[in-house]
Amino acid sequence: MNLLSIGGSDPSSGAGIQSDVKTFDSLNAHGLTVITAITGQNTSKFGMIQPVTKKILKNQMDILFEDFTIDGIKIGMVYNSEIIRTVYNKLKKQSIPIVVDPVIKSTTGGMLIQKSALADFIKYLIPIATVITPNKFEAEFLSESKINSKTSLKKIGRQIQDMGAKNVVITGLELKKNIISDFLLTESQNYIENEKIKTTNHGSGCNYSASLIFSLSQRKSVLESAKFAQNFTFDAIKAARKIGKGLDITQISDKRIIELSKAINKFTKLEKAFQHIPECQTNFVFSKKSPKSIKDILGLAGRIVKTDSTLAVAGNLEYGGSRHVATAILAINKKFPSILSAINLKLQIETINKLEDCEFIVKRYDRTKEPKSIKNKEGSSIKWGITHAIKNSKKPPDAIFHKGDFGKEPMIIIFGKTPDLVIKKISKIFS
Ligand code: PXL
Repeated sequence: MNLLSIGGSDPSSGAGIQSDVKTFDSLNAHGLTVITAITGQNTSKFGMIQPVTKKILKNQMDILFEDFTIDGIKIGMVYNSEIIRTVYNKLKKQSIPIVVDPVIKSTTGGMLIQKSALADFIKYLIPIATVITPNKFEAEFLSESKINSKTSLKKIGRQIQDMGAKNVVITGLELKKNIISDFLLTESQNYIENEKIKTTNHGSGCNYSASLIFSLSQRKSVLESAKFAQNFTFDAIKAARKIGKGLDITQISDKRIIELSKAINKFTKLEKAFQHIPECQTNFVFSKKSPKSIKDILGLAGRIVKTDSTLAVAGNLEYGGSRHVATAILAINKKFPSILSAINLKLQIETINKLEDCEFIVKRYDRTKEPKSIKNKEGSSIKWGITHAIKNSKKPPDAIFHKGDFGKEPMIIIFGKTPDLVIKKISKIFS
């Protein structure tokens, strides 16, 4: 996936296009950039702004669009009318998702848009937004009114939607004590909530809009994407670090999410993967060390699913997102703590043959032998089966399968220390 960030350069790499490239990269998307202005700033002070000329702005866009398929665009800092109009002229005919982040002021106080450009910003850029992402201050600035109640919030949300943005999300509201709410206005309204982290930081706004365009470009709904972006930003704020002498800079934190996303992406691109998806679809998980419950195990809250002829990833990665494959990890990890990742595939004879050819360690269990007491208990079959299959194992198995039972689909689970090592095993099986 190729995502384009159009915005300003922040030499502290806390915000702006540098931050967006980090976000895109962490999500395994390729980040393209069009620089609209160079800023001089650090974590405590804002220096100069030098907007680029129309000529080089246009050239950056033309040359990228000539070469790359672009799946989504985020527009951040656009300093003056000339920049706004040039960007608009290039994007007006595009039909890909566009997130407009109406950045007005940096956390350290620098104005990121000229006052005289505001009218053109509203006229040209807001109407091309799939989603516009003002924080409270920016929403107040655009609407020239104050958010001091839920009624005024809704009114301002609608006012911004009436400027032409398809969807509006007003971020970072404190409507309840210790809770941060994002107010999302689509055809309907939603409040998306998270616990408040009490720090001021540099970068969270950019993390939000960049992760939002990633999720939208994956064809997730606006609501699902807004939830994903909120979680992504929450993690980045939680991991924020003091790097300079001033504000903390947000950090893209959970390497497990990054690793598993990359592996899922690789899996969906494997030529033969489609043939190996079972009726109940596929999940791919990655556990924290020594998991105590499925809440310690990262997995898809949806599944890897078959569409017409390709695979699609439905749902976001979440701790506790998988039940079945995560339960298998819990059971195997008790005996073999190094095993932290797994994926379930359709059981096929060729798969077992291939596993044996590759000299993988394969174990099995027989669901028809499962005691009634366990069969009747929802979710306990896998735990029983895996524990049973590895009872006499000295070494961690690479795969465990069962041939099904009445009304139960046969299944094989491939295990490994990391998602990448699971992918390596799968690549051998599929070869
Ligand atoms: O976070 C908004 C933002 C966007 N783009 C640039 C910035 C900032 C905030 O400082 O400097 C270039």
